Amino acid sequence: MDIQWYPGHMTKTIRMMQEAIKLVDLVIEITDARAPNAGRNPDIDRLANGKARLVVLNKADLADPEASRAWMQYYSSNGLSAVLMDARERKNFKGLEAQIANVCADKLRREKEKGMLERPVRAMVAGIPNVGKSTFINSLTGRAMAKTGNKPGVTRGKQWIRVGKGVELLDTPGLLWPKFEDPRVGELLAVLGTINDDILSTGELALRLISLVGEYYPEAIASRYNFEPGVAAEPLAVLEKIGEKRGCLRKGGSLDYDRAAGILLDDFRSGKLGRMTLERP
Ligand SMILES: Nc1nc2c(ncn2[C@@H]2O[C@H](COP(=O)(O)OP(=O)(O)OP(=O)(O)O)[C@@H](O)[C@H]2O)c(=O)[nH]1
Ligand SMILES: [Mg+2]
Repeated sequence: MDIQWYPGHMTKTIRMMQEAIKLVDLVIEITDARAPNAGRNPDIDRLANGKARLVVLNKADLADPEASRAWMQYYSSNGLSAVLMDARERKNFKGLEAQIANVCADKLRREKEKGMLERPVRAMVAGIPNVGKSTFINSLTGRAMAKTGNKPGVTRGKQWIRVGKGVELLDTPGLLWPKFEDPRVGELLAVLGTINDDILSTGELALRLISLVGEYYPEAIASRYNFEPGVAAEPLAVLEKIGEKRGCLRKGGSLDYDRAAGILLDDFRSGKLGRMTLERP
């Protein structure tokens, strides 16, 4: 399954971000803890080159805690500041303002030494669509300042938001990149709900999800839908089993593959299949 999707408004977004990057001290790069590597946009990585950086592995509540530990270790051994996050919970933001200041402490110290006035830290919040950028900003500020929604493309245009006295945040629209060199990256982003579902075939996507889940959690699907692991080996047979178990039938009694696929995708995205990470460092 070869997914290539780059809506026109994203070209405008990257231009806006190229301008705005000049004004910020650091980039808070939000990725998805269920696929932290696929969730990092190489264009944002290039854009943030030379800026202080904080990587947020968001939706950690849906990710496999053991895999999350491995990712945190990986980032730390690569000298990259990273935090695990469930951005919906304000209590998780205790200490984050200090961490933000810490990431760009060098720059602030240099300014102070030059006698420049103290000023708020300015951060750009950037990442792929639907990863929780606006939710992150709302929780950090404690106010619903940025519009959120469970589909990609909710934020359009930029918005500066002030957090207390110390920090100013720039919310940005979700950004993909024009070509996924590795088709697996496109598949991971699609199953996470980063890419508009309207352009994808639900059935095909569910088959890819079955393979991806099977690599790391070989018994999870059988156990969720109550069949013996091993009775269905091929992804198509697994999808049929899910449809059978959930009574997904069309008029006339044939199996409704799209409905079965929709159930599986929803269960994965909402965590009902279990906490899962589909990528390891
Ligand atoms: N389970 C879980 N859901 C989250 C988390 N953070 C955000 N969400 C949900 O993810 C969806 C997308 O959140 P947004 O904040 O709108 O995402 P965004 O990155 O601003 O999206 P765009 O503006 O469309 O690029 C919403 O339904 C949020 O409630 C999290 O840490 N855990
Ligand atoms: Mg948004």
